[in-house]
Amino acid sequence: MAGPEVRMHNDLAKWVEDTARITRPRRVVWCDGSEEESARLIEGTLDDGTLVPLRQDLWPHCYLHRSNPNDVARTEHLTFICSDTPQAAGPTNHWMAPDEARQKVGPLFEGAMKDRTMYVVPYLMGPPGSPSSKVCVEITDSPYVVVNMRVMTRMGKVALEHLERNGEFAPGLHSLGDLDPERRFICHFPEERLIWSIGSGYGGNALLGKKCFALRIASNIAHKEGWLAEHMLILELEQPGGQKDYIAAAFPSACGKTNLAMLVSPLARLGYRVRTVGDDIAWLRIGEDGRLWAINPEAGFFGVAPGTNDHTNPNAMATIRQNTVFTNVAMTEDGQPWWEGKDPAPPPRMVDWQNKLFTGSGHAAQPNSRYTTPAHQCPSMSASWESPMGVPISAFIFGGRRSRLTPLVYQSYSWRHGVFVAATMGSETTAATTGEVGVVRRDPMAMLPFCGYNMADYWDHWLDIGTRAKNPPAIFHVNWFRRDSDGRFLWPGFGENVRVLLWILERTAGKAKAEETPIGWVPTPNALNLDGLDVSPQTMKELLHLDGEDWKQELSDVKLFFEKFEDRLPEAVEDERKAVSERFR
Ligand code: GTP
Ligand code: SPV
Ligand code: MN
Repeated sequence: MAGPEVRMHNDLAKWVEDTARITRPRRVVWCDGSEEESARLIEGTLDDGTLVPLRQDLWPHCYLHRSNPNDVARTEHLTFICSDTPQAAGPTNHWMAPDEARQKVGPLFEGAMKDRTMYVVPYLMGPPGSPSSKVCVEITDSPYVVVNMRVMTRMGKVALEHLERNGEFAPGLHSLGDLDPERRFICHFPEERLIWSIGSGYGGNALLGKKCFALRIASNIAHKEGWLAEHMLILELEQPGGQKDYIAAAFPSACGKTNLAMLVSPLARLGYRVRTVGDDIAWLRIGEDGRLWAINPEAGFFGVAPGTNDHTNPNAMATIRQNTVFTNVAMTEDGQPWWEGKDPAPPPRMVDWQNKLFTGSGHAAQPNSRYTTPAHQCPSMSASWESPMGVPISAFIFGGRRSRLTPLVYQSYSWRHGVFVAATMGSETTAATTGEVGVVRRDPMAMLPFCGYNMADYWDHWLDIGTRAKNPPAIFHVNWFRRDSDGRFLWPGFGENVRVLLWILERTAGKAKAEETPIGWVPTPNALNLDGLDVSPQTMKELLHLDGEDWKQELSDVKLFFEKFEDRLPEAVEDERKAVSERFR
């Protein structure tokens, strides 16, 4: 296979020139990431209505953006992996031949920036000075994207300094186009580390450092170079006496990563505290000690607004009080942001996310409405969050939304079994992507929409990492979302999830009680620390219960899923499937 054609530093000026010739902007602006530049940009967006000011005395430097109503979430059906062959993209990705992409999507960029400003945004993914960090450049005609990139990445000067040193960057071209979903494409060319995105201004479709680069392109680079690019939060768990351990957790979009990463521990008075390293993406390398070391490549949070409040996530609430862009939330009469679940009762008068008077029916805030906010403002950030070498991971957690089936927590028997558990994860769909909500789908490693190459090869890569790392993390599965027969969540969730984290940490130290079951180690009824928590023994029993018939159904679904991968399916993963099925017989 030909190695990636990595674009070199001295290509940057040429790429910008070529792009301007094709997209024909009114002017070209190079972004330096400075305060003055940010102030100028925001002023421009306030003038043209891209941003609406919120009440500045209560929400200093906070603004609201209302996106086009047809452009409110990632669009997976319009997202393509343009690898040389369809096999390289695999059966879970949409593939487009690179030539076809050039012919079909290329022309949409012709004159696309007419009468607009073209911004050149150099940015760094990863902490400054880290050998794991990567330099990228996004060209965009959306000032909203620039404002967001400034929060989400290390933008401007610091990126150019890194570029000066190692010479390579990953280019990404973005244009709003005409925002017509018929002409919306998000294309990834892994062989060139190139991204083309047109027709959307929203989140993961347009902030190219996030899902497009840090997951889809980076997973390709990681596959070649022997590391992992994952859809994972990273948290620090401190124990009495001060020992700190690090856990990384992969949950699908809108399934609780930000909330877990910022958790406020109800057991803090006993010395158990949680701090944040990252809330969405982790890049992990094998360290000399045989452990996996993780960095958070991002500098901000693009978090789900609905459900966020002073009880569920006080750290997020404190973070977003200043310098925050809100996208598609509602606005109260006095200019404050609002979303479902923010306060017990909605304010008497407000406009919804489409600026219409809210009448009480439907949603005031769009269900995938978000905040973009700087990580350094978050009170729970770990002192190690920008450590250039990252933090050593003791445990991986996988989990999805499952109203039924999966217990609150269980531990896999081995790395190989853990890879099977992660590869077969299922979760109910959410508003983070367009399409129906609440349908169970297989979402391996929470990477279904983000793995930039054949998922079966990705599992093989995971198996390989476990062989090469002498001391890999233990692998767990959680489900905060199991419901009772009346549809209510059985587990209180949020801060109380620390109790599950403690069981996990104790298990990694070879302690904490567990029972051997067909799916893995499940806590015994009294194994979790429920000190001060009002959850009845009966509820705990329901939370930990395994239903053999449901599991047999699940395993037959897994079998069908595996068949998609034909002869690329790693034997070890198939063997694990057979072993679990056997245990249910
Ligand atoms: P992305 O940014 O899309 O990747 O999402 P995420 O995985 O970071 O999810 P996030 O933490 O933003 O949570 C999404 C939704 O799930 C929010 O509405 C939360 O209020 C809700 N949620 C998060 N954690 C819990 C929990 O422990 N229990 C319950 N019941 N809901 C939760
Ligand atoms: C997700 O959908 O997993 C997100 C939001 O984190 S977006 O940036 O839109 O991908
Ligand atoms: Mn995410």
